[in-house]
Amino acid sequence: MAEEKNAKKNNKRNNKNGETKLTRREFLSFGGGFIAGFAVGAGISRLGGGGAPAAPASFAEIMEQRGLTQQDAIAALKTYTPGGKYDEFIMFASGGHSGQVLVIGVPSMRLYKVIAVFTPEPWQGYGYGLKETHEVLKGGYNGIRPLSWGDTHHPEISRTNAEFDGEWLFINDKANGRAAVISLKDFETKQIVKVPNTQTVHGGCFATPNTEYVAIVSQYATPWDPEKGGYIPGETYVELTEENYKKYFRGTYTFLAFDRKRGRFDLSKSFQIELPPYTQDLVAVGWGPSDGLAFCNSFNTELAVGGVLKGKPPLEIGMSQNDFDYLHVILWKKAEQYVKEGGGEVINGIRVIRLKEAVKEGLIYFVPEPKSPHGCDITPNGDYVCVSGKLDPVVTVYSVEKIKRAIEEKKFEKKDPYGVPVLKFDEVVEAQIEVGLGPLHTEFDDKGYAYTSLFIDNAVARWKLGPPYNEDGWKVVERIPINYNVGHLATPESNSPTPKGKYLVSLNKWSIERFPLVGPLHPQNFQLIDISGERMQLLYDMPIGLGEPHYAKIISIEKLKPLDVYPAGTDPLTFQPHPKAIQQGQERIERKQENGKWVTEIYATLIRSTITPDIMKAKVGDIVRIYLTNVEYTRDATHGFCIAEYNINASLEPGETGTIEFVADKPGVYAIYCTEFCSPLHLEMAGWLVIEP
Ligand code: CUK
Ligand code: CUA
Repeated sequence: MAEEKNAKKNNKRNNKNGETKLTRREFLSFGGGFIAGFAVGAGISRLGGGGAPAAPASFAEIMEQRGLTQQDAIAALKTYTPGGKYDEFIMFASGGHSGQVLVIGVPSMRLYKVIAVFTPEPWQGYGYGLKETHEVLKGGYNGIRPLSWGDTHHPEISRTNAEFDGEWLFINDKANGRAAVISLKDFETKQIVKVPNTQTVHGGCFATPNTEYVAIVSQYATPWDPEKGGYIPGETYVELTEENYKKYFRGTYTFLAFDRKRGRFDLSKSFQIELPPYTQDLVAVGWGPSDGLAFCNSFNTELAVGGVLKGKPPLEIGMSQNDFDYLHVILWKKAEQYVKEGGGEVINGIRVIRLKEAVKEGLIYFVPEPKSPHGCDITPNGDYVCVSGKLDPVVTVYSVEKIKRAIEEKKFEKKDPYGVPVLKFDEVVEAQIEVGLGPLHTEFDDKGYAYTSLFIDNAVARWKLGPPYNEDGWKVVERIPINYNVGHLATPESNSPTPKGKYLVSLNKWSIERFPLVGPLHPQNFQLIDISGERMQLLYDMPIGLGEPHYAKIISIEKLKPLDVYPAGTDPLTFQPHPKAIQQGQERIERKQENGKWVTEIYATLIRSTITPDIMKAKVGDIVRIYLTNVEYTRDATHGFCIAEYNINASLEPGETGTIEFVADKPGVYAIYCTEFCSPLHLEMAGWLVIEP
């Protein structure tokens, strides 16, 4: 509100320019915007008066001139969102192997932000300057080497009573077996943890109904120590043979305890269940009737390890022999209770329930699922789990009530080679819907429809859920073609009790001819589809030019309550006052000894258009710590801070305090400047780092 008032005041000033005198500070703060606006306005009026052909006046004329159909025009009207008007929904999409998260508006499909998570990002100074961000990145190192990228797959929003509450965001890094916590107060990453005893993670993140835990499963099995169990990166070695794979390789189903107050995962309260080395895949954690249950689909119950040079079938074939793989059912609340009573053992920093124990305690069951399945999605009431066939044109719908009953009544068809009871398929299946070729993932709307992506058919199937959603359900009602090779779908607040419907985003792997050629590496294609009416309508193609997004979660915009500026002197990692924050006038340089080493500490402020102090002196060999406080309180008044030739760039948002720390290993005089064009005298927002020999 204060901001708006300010803006209005400024406009008034600008309108009366000439009569109103601006102070120097006001001129520097606001004059730049005014001058830029004036120049643009002048440019436009010159063009208009230059005798160019008159602009088309009506919709019809514009459509004709641009070659648009009526459907195109309707699509444009449904998505166009003028500046100052906000989207109805915000989509958090994984950035795939960029290691980041994308923040996109729906229905405008405008990209608002790339949240730096597993990969350093210079604009945000993430991993390029602020010590605090280096600490976050380091948190997820595996003990062997620094990791500077991730493969993000499944974003998840924190939940209250299973509904998305818009406070925290979680995402996994498949390649390095990690999970990250992002605050939706400032859209910044707060923590990265390596999941113990696990090399790669795929399914999850998926929060329990009140975000007590975030569930995550391994993908490719990890070699476990034959004696002690568990896995230490760079240490555990098991010779790769078929026999050893079966005996010593393991999957994990991990429940990372989330401390909501601190906004951090707490490994000391987390637990993990040892799994057979089937390739676990997608995760879902239930609510309502499925509260207390967690699921994941799997493939490679064949236990293939490859070995084409020795005449073995390639993995792709070796992993696709069986008619059935196993949907895993984990009784997580029972497991939590077991752990609280002292069950399990601590292996490499996390409490692990060994597989034999889990079987004995009745914490794990398998359900047959046809043909190398993919996807694992829970219907809005929490009553069914939908798994797709991948090599089978059907979605299999399991009834949670039936699963619970079959477990109670011990309706097992057999045990798997590890002793896990396998429930009878016919006892737990509710329906099988033939949706088309290559079904992968299913999302839901508010009208009792489900939507399944069809990778091979290049389509999305809309089908009716059965009772209690619809009397005449379990059948496909419509299909819409997509372009091309769809993986996940996302509808607003799907995989929660109250999906919002209206839109569906198809996250396509290929775009082929949909966009101009930009070289052989094509953008991915997010397609926005209107699902509010009787017929689905394609509205918009959005190119994604960094990595391959897998999944996205979409949330109503009013559920998000982000900060516009930090309170003065905030450390964003904790949202508490930064111990080294200062106010204007308190800038200083101190040089002292610490454990026999010379340390130069510089307390500095940033404000349009001054870095104070502007000469920062240290001696070669010093540890230099620069405590930077952005003393602005104006929305959007971010300052950058880079040091030439030192590979340092930070970003200080209004109110933020952060630390830059480095060893002054080379003498010299290095330019310092602000990297954000923040005012007319932004170029003057500079200084020197002097490292005396
Ligand atoms: S997976 Cu990529 S299309 Cu990682 Cu969720 Cu299915
Ligand atoms: Cu501050 Cu440019």
